[in-house]
Amino acid sequence: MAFIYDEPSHTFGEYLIIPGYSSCECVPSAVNLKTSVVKYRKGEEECPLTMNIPLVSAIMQSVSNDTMAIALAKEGGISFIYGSQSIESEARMVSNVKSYKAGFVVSDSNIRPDATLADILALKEKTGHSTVAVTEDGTAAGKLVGIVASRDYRVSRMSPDEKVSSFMTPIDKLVTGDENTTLKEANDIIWDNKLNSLPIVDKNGTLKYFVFRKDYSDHKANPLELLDSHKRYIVGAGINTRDYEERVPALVGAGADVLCIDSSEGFSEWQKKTLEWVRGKYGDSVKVGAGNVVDREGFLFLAESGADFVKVGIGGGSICITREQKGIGRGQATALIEVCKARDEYFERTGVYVPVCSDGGIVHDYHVTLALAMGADFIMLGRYFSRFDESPTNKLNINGSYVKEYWGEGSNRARNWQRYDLGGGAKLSFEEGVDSYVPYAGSLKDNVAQTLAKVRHTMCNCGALSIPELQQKAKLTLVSSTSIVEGGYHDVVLKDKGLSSAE
Ligand code: RVP
Repeated sequence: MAFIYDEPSHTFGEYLIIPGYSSCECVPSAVNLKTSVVKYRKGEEECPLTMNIPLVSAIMQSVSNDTMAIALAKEGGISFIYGSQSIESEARMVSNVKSYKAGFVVSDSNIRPDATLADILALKEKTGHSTVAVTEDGTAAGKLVGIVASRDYRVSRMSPDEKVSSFMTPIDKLVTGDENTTLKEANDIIWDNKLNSLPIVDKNGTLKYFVFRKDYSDHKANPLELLDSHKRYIVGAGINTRDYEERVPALVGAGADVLCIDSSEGFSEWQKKTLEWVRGKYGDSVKVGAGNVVDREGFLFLAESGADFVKVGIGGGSICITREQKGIGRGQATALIEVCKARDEYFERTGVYVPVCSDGGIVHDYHVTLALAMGADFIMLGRYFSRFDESPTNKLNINGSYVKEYWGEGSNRARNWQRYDLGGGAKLSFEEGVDSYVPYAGSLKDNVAQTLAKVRHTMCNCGALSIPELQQKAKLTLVSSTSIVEGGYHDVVLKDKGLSSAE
């Protein structure tokens, strides 16, 4: 007869946090959300990869591309670029993130010196930008010969046929930066010389980027941005247990900082083999997470197989129908609590701390706080990020409301058979995910700020200024279904619904 657990498994919505004592120092602005991403000997060494916020975006076609990765790294988290695409295209996305230089902009308004004032005005109309690079061939990568800004011409006094070369500020009168100029240095030059923009040119005089005065404040607005030692954004990437011998070297070559085996069920020999291969080829220099598991045995198996972090969750994703299709899974809260206990037990025994990622099922912002309190080091979200401008999918207007598309990796649309493969043929036998719409929610920056403000406030209610402190101090309680009803508004009539809905 099967082993039957004594207790039912629960999910986040069935728990609440009991506030603890908070001192006057416990204010949201003092909360530090820094968290570890990969394993390390806690107490003896620094974690080699940390994040400034505990959020990562899901390894999904409809969530994590290069645009999402840049936006999330700016806020301090990591995107895992989806692996259900060709190796070349995944590696290209990784390298796009790594080559993105915050504050350094490739010029989109370029013109040749023999063009006219009329051409400048037409270009300004088209791009909306008033600074135009004058290059020999009129491209963004040509030899820089001058710049035209609004102050260089007066439309009312000049002929539209006047040549750019006659009114541009020529290169010998321009202040420029070289390729080694850092953003800070560029901004100092801008301030010292009262410039609006600084062209960055290489040793041959070829235009590389502009740094604009106005972008400096943007950059300063991202105090938590996550950068590597070369000041490039940190990015993750998904891999599978099939083509890792080709995919991993391509992603590592493109500069991926951390990998994650993307599988709906990770307690398998396939994952062990993949981890062993990575360790055999790269030692500990390549960081790779594994999963997903939902119990102690699954965690210990992956930790002992060499995983840098372990991802928890089966069937709790918003687009996931694995539980209905195959009957496997576990309430996310129960799964997470058991795995985090196993993580602590493993740490006690070995001195190695293996971070745990709670993957899927976040519906309300407070679920993030609950997951952290239950022991998660960071949280992976799909639906949440899919709603933002930066997700790769279409924004549509359906019946007057804006929505974005969001589909599961196990849906026929994604056809990510490797994620669900148990050694069978290279095809999806049946769907484990759906294709859906989610309400459009605006920019990542605004939404993440709002979510984390709530997390910080709740942490203060628990008297905690850091994630480890929250895990130590938080008290959680299961709630009855009646008290869940009590938690929303009740026994009142909402003004915008009118009295007719009172009956
Ligand atoms: P959610 O944030 O609730 O939308 O869940 C996202 C998670 O759901 C992913 O990180 C992944 O683990 C899981 N997923 C992705 N595709 C599917 C599916 O098609 N069943 N499930």
